[in-house]
Amino acid sequence: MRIDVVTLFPEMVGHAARFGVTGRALQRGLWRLGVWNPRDFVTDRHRTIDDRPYGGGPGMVMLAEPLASAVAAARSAQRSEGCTAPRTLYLSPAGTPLSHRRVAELAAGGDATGLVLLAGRYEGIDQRLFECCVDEEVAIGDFVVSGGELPALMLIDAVLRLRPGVLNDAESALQDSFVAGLLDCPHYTRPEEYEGKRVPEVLLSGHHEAIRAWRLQQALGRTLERRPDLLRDRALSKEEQELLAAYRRDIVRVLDIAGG
Ligand code: 9D3
Repeated sequence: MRIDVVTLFPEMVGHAARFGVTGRALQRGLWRLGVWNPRDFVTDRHRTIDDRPYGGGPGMVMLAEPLASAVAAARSAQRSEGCTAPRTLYLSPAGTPLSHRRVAELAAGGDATGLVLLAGRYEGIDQRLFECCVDEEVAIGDFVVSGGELPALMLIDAVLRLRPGVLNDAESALQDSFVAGLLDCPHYTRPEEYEGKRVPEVLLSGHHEAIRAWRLQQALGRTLERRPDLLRDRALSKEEQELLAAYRRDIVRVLDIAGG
């Protein structure tokens, strides 16, 4: 996979991508990163990249021409490496929020898969760029950040984690839990007692079946409490229904005791 990012802060993207899972994958040659600064595509003395919006109002708008040139250069670099029809995604607060499903779609495909990510700054980009240069507008959530670079890095990280060979076996196994549509269960490590709080007995029991059931029950209970929307989208097996029912009975008991 090859990913190219068009950004006014290429060092920010290049530097961050070299850490952790994405950095290790880069070293192993599992993906290639290109960064393109639209400022390198302007010729005027002041290297102007933005201007005031027509119609007035606060903030600045990124000029169409340098962005279009940078996107074209990125796409041509992708094609010269054999990437066919690379998709261009514009990271924007007005985009469709990213989901696991969409990330998985973007991660699908062979080694020739190419993505061009356009990270905006200021109020956004000239609307006329959309027809020529943007296939899709993507947001990362219902909150505002100051530019598209961090969202682009999040997208890159999420996509690469689903590419073959990027995660090791243990990491891949752990990942299955979110793919299965539930929140993770709580985790504990040494010591057995910390600040007067003990590790749940079942985890010390060595009883693998009981541990599996407890973890599944905790995942179900947490998902019900924190993200009931995820449970509505997911069919529960007979075992899962029983574990969740027992979890709810336990909660009611705890509340009864607390309430006297
Ligand atoms: C007052 C209008 N603002 C839109 C909510 C202007 C504006 C704020 C922040 C325009 C662009 C930005 C920069 N944000 C991104 O580039 C961005 C983003 C985000 O802010 N939230 C969620 N996902 C994304 S993806 C790119």
